[in-house]
Amino acid sequence: MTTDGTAPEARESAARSPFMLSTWSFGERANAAAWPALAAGGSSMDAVEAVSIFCEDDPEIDSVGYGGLPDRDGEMSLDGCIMASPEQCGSVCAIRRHRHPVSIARLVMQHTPHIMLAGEGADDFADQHGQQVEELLAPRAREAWVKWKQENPDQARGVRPVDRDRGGQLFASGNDESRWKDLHDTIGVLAIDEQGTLAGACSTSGMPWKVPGRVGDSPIIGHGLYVDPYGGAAVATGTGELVMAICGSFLAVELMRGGAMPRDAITEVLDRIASRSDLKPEHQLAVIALRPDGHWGSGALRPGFRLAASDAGGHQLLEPEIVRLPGT
Ligand code: SD4
Repeated sequence: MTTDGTAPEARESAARSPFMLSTWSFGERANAAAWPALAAGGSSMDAVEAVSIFCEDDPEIDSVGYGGLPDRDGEMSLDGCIMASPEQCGSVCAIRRHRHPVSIARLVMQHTPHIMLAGEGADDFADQHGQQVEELLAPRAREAWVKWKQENPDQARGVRPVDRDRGGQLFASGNDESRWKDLHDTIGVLAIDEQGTLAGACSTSGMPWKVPGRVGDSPIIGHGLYVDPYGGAAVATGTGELVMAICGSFLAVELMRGGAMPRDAITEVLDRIASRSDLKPEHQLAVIALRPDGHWGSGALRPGFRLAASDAGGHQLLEPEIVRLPGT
């Protein structure tokens, strides 16, 4: 496999476990941090949590955990979930005091009869389970918010909807992943361990400058992430509203459960989104998927998405197999 994505046939072949797949280029260093434990026989659940924690702690990643960009009012809120099966999943959204939504989601899964906790209740639950209260707004993220507010006073006051189109400037850089910086950076990770057990996790600070209270696809089971031990696992990143409208990750897994290869399942998800009548130039979306037999695939609506794949041979940064709207 190469970084220019010229070996799709290699991606059609089944990966040997253990194996790990993460969204965006920062997924490569996160995978590298989590890999030794997975390679030594650790569980896929531990691996996907470790990848998420790595990204949540990194102030350079501006849409996950500490360092993420805040909402319209300059407040941070984080979302995340973790899943191994319909019986084993947990989720939190709109947490404001803790840095590790995926870890809290795992605690929800382990210690409650529920799947999802939101807002203040989720933060209180995290306190009760020993999660540390931490600052979420990094100085650089605050500076970016102040600048945005000065440049967009009507949007900052809420009298105009947040406008995500940066006048075409942002979209002029072709394949470069940095064109999506400030827009989409959610970490989504899928892993299969030595035992053949699948797991996935997803963590985000959501859309920058979002209307306070907005929650996207990432923490919602079946939207940002879905894992079915018999069907496979899929995780989405990008404009959450597009994914939520079609239960994107559930759709991909359900198609794989019916026998589809990951690339065909992802193509169907992307086709449904590409056919929307209200698609905007700033809309981006990417999906990675992994079947229990090790077949995996990746696709994005537009150029600029990258993913990281890790196996016993090392960690590789790849272009997606499918770009549904090339040249946009
Ligand atoms: C969301 N999919 O909240 C996530 C994060 C993201 O642009 O990529 N935002 O919609």
